[in-house]
Formats: sequence, C-alpha cells, structure tokens
Amino acid sequence: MIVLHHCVSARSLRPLWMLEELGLPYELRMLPFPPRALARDYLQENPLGTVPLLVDGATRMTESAAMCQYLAARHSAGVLDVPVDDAAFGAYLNWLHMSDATLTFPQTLVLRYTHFEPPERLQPQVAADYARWFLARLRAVDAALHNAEYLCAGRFTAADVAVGYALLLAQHLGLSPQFPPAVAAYWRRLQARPAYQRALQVQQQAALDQGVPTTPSPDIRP
Ligand SMILES: N[C@@H](CCC(=O)N[C@@H](CS)C(=O)NCC(=O)O)C(=O)O
Repeated sequence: MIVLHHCVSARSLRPLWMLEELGLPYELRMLPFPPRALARDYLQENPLGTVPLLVDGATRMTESAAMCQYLAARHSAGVLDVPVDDAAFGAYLNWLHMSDATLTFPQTLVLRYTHFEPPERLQPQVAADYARWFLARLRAVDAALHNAEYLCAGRFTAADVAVGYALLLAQHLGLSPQFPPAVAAYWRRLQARPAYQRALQVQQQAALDQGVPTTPSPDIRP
C-alpha cells in the first residue's frame, strides 16, 4: 500500500491528485503545517521535515514532481506518462521539472517574504520581484497552450498535474488574476477534473478525521 504524508494543499497535493487520477489504493497521513515545527516526530520519517513523503515498499521519495513521474510510469503505462520512445518525451520531462524548479520555487519566496517570516524580516521588494519572475515564466505555459488543451503529447499527462499545482499555489498567493487568458482557461479545465475535485475532498475529510487544521498550507500565517 502506498503511504503519502501530506499537508493540506501543499506540494503533496501533486501525488495525491495523481493517486486519484489513477484510482490507486493509498493511505493518506495528514500533518499540520509546517511539520518541521508542529510534528517533530515526522523528522524521523523525513529529516528534511518537508511534504510530500511517498513510501511505496522500499521506495521513499521526497520530490513531488518526481512522484508524479514515478506514479505515472509505474502505474499507468501509456495513460498519464509519456514513454521514452514518444516524440514528446523530452517536452514531458521538461514540464515535470519546470513545474517545481521554475514555477513553484519563486512562489515560495513570495510566500516566505510576504507571510512566513517575522515582521522585521519581511521583504516586500523580494516578494514583488519573485512574483514578477513567476508571472514571466508562465509565458512558456501560455505559449504551449495556444493551440493545445494540455502541455504535451496532445493529451492530459502527469506533467499537467505537476504544473497544475503551481497554478493552485499562485491562486493562493493572489496571482491568478494575472494569468494570461490561455493559462486561466487551462487552469479552469484542470480544476474541473473529477480526480482533482476528489483530491480536495479527500484531504479535507482526512484533515478532519486526523485532527489536523483544514486551512490550506499556503494560507497559514504563523
Ligand atoms: N521540491 C520539493 C519541495 C518540498 C517542500 O518544500 N514542501 C513544502 C510544502 S509545499 C514544505 O514541506 N515546507 C515545510 C518546511 O520547509 O519546513 C517538492 O517538490 O516536493
């Protein structure tokens, strides 16, 4: 049984959404955010203190985009993955990596320097610069969607889940009104997917059942 350690609407939503897309059995272990401070025992499971942590037998993973690739390749050959001999394989990997390295990363600086640091360490200029950085990087997503419904391979893949989470985070940060029209329409398409909606419901119910706050992690103000 796959075990996923998760905080509400943190990056661990990527593998949760994938698990729902694939209809796989899994156990969801909810943590308060940030686990590093509020669930110290979790450091024994993952010394980084971050979510997600995905455990599948002897496999332990701590990178959300890699989990999307792993689950797609191992559990949905030809459905949500793109095989190595497909012409879109390189684009698929590029989107998966871009989802976190280029699209989520600058937003974590916005979050940190707008909300998470103590008042004397807040950095409005850093936050504004990295919000602009993120919106500029969205141009690649916008260009890919001008003549396509999804990012690559002419169909919905794990890359759309990974990039979709970056759009959810942007929505929490108040950046979604600045999405270009094609990105806004794509984000609406992704949110309409039954598996995405199930993932949101499942995390809400699991948080209630496990006594963890239901506030989305990006909205928490320490
Ligand atoms: N690159 C990693 C980043 C993991 C990460 O930083 N997760 C955040 C939540 S979105 C976290 O756990 N932060 C808590 C902390 O840094 O203590 C991934 O994509 O999974």
